[in-house]
Amino acid sequence: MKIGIVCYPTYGGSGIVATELGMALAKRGHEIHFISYQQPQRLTLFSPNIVYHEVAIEEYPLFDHYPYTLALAVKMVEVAQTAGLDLLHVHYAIPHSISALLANEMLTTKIPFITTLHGTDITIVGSNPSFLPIVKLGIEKSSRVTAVSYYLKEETYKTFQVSKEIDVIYNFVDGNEFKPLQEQEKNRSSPFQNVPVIAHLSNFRPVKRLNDVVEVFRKVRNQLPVKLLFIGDGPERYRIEQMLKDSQLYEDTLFVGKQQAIPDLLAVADLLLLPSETESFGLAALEAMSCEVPVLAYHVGGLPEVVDEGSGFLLPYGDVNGLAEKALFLLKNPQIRKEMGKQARISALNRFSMEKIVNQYEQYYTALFQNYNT
Ligand code: GMT
Repeated sequence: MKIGIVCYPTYGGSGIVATELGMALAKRGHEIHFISYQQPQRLTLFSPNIVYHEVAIEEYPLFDHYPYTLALAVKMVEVAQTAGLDLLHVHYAIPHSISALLANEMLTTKIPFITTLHGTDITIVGSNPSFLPIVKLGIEKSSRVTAVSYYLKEETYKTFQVSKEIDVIYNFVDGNEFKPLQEQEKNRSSPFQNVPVIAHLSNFRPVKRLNDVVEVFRKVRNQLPVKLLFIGDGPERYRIEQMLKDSQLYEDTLFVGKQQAIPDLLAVADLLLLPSETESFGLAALEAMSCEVPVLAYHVGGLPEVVDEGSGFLLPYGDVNGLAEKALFLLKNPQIRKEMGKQARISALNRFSMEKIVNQYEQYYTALFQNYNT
């Protein structure tokens, strides 16, 4: 099939899932056209089946804010016509579903479009009154809608009161990329030799509750030597760095920023700490599990659908003491931690392997394409 994939190209879960999906589909012989304002971060594969189309953002003195939604819609039309797309798959409702809707209005030969809801497009940004009616329209007018968890599906119904069928297709992980390191190799690769490492991976937004990361770390470090590895970047980063400096914890931390080598960084960790206020899915948790790294998080959003019993601990929301206790328990009992890590990988790959979920998407596309054209 010829599939147009629209996503945010930056360091966020939705862009990662969209890009990994496109690359996996290209390997299966589909022709994939990525459409975005910048090359997606994870788009590293060279394949004759992959084409990237840039939506040019041009300066014009009249605009304080460039109308990207419109430029994207026009680019979708150009790509659909020249490449002969069979369908469009847009990731993140805002504004991608609206651009797809506009594109279809312009196209003489209509094509179906799927909107995948990822989380903040529903729970934070989309539910804001300034967006809610238009996100609702985008959902209702999409040919098909998927959500990355049952939690997100229910949230969408609650927030938008839509009657549209929403199908759940979970996110996935490539177990060949996200894999554990042998103990010796782990020690060799770790930036902190022979000291346990707690990792945090996110886009450093307030929803990730970085204060809780620092607080848990402080409590654990009071009792044993431990290091904190921050992977990613975002608006909260420098405030948190300062907070760590002020509380004399900074020397035991490392901020590596946005990196391509996420699997290698996660694989040197002993635990992943993800105390988010909400996560519709928690891709970082799944990637850690695949590297045999147990996850410590709150029992919120879609995380209970990902981090099952035996793959980590989910504590009541805000229970920083509980998170610290569980971290100490696992770090003081390396054998239990290792067993939990192994269980986490098995569970991750049984339920969310790339193979399994890409099959689901492929079947979903085929069914939609056939129904649309009969
Ligand atoms: O975590 C973010 O704020 C980024 C956001 C995105 O769309 O890039 O992530 C959301 O989508 C991911 C991929 O489906 C999910 O794994 C994240 O849980 C979700 N984030 C939130 O719900 C906060």
